[in-house]
Amino acid sequence: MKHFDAILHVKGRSIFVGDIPEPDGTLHAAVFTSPCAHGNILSLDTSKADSMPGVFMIITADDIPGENEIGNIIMDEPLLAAKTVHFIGEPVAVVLADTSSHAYEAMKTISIKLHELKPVSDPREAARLGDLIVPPRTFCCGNTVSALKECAHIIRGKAETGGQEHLYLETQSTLCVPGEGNVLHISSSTQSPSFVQKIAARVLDLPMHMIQVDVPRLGGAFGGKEDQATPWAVIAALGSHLSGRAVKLILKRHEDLVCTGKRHPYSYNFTIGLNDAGRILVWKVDYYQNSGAVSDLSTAILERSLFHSTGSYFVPNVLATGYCCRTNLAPNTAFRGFGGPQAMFVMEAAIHKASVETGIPVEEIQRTNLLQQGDLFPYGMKYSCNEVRNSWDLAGKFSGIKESRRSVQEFNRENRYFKKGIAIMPVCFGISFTTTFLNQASALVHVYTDGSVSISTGAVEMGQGVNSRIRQVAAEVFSIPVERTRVESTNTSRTANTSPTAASSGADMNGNAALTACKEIRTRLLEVAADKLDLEIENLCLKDSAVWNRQNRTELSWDQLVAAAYMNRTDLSSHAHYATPGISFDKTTEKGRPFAYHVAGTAVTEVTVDCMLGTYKVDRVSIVHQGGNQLNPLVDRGQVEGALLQGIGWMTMEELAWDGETKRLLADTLATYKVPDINFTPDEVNILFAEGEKLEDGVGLKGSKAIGEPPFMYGIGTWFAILQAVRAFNPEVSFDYTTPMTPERVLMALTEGRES
Ligand code: LUZ
Ligand code: MOS
Repeated sequence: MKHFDAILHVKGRSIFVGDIPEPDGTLHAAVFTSPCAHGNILSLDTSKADSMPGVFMIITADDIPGENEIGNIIMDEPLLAAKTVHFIGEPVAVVLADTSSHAYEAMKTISIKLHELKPVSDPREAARLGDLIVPPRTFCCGNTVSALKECAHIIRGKAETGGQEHLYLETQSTLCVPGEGNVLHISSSTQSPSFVQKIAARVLDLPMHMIQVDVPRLGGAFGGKEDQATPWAVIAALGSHLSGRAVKLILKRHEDLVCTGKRHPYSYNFTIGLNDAGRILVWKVDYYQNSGAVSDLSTAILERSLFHSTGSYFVPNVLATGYCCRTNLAPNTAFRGFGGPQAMFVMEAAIHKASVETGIPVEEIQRTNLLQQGDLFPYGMKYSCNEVRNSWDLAGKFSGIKESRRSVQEFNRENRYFKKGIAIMPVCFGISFTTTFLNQASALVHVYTDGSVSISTGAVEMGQGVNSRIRQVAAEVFSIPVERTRVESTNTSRTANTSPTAASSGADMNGNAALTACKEIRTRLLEVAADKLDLEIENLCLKDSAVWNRQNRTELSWDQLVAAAYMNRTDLSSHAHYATPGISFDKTTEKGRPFAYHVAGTAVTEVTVDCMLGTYKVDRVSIVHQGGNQLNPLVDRGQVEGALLQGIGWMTMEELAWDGETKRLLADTLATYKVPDINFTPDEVNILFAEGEKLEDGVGLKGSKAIGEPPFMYGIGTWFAILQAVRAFNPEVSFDYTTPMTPERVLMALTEGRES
């Protein structure tokens, strides 16, 4: 089992948007973006740029033939700013020139006059000013008011989680090539080809069938290309439409960092109430989401936070309220976990604080309250299995936690300047788009006359291995070597009305659609075989590239069968649609069954802190991941390891900072935004995949569970392990629950309240 793109990647032969040969006369785009976080546009001067060498055309909002609106959930996002600007990096004008450097040189001569307005970057301030994208939203169950009266311990607090840059290797990229008539072929690095198609049609005032979007593969996405590939793709499409030429737009890294949104920073208030036995009776939480300047996916992300408000725990009385706060930062967006990690962090923070104040060990509070089969989530769905508890118990054994605890204590007794910490992080993550209608996918499968197979689905390959899984599934149905299958680029003319490849559900949904299409063709082929061999169809099957009659191989090979079917005028193509069964949600009552299932697991993290420097090292992470029946163990391992490291990065070193006055992003280069590298990778990552819950047929893909996002949240344990080490050095620390835990913050915590 392998990732079938690996060899192409290693040899540098994989084709990304930037590798597609440019047609003759291709124009290169450079986008002039707002230098100011908030202001009214008084005038825009592009006259100098017009006369610069190589410049073909300059485009502003006035040139848009259709609607200047690229919003998807809420219509509040212009493609090009016309009257006001709301964040630094907001597109205002586009230069098309013969070369990229000519386009950039000209773009730099554009000037804008603004009446500057006061920018806001703090979500609580935005909420005070009443600047919410939608009214606050509340999930509740039980009665928090009366339950609080029964609590032996009531703990209140605040927390903050920072944002996170996606740092996909491939920046936002588009090549748009005009075809016959007004047709446009857009190659885009998007997770959502159909969104790009729909929005380009709206902006250009064209029917959707005039726009074809093709995605070869992405060099990483992590949610950053779910919505935010769209503006750049549509800008290129607009350029092609107006100029009649091919237009290429590939963001430079600095532009990508400045102009595109990130994981949402959140600010929280919480109240947790426990009884004497450490049972959590009450959980009250407010989420102040820093949505950025436009809505983008913020409301859906807040919704996922609300769904994950109790983390991996059962709480009978819950009141969770979320605020989408509009600020003057680049629009924050989807990022692996989609609001789930934020909700889980604050829950863990509250449990930690409760432990400090009550003296009950953290892991005792955690263990006491873990979800059990049949427990009701605040949104009315029942937890269907015992994977959370099972993974917790198994992780304890798997990591040797008793032994680790002893050795951590011993180490901390013996060492004055180095301290170790250990933390357990249980994860429970709901699978399905919370927007129910998005839970659909389709596939188109062709068997060619030589027996080779071509598969198109709505899934976008972004390195996560979705194409490998789909090929395996198809090869299994036909019982042919996987090399005889191929997954085509994702293309809106072959697969229409696709949902984004997101919510960890790309393989589940598109794989099931491909499975259905392949089975349909198999049925037709077996009919042909029965006829040709004069045997009962019920006794026939495909095995080892041949037709088998019960336990016997017949003389009819796969190749011969396909050729015979063609000569017999049998349809060798099939289209199939998949809709995730059994899900629904009522937004008026905020109750329903939004998820097809949950994915659970537990991580045990051990760290060492250098108490003189504030630096730290992750020694070991042991994970029990309940992934169902694994289709491709290597791809799964890659996803868990990658997600873990990305989660650790979010919790530790990845720090976004903005200038206090101008709200300019300070972490706008790879020198100022640090992500975990090979040296920071934990010395040891041990992963045990455990099967657990059996899903119904057609839920998950052939008994496997979604893998993309859930392991991200294992990284949260690192924050709490570091905190424990810090407390071993400085028990007086009154650490506020703020992420990321940078070495600076650690150093300040180590020395807090100490004179020398
Ligand atoms: N995207 C989306 C997502 O549109 N809806 C979701 O529920 C979701 N969840 C995770 C990641 N992306
Ligand atoms: Mo996503 S956060 O695009 O699954």
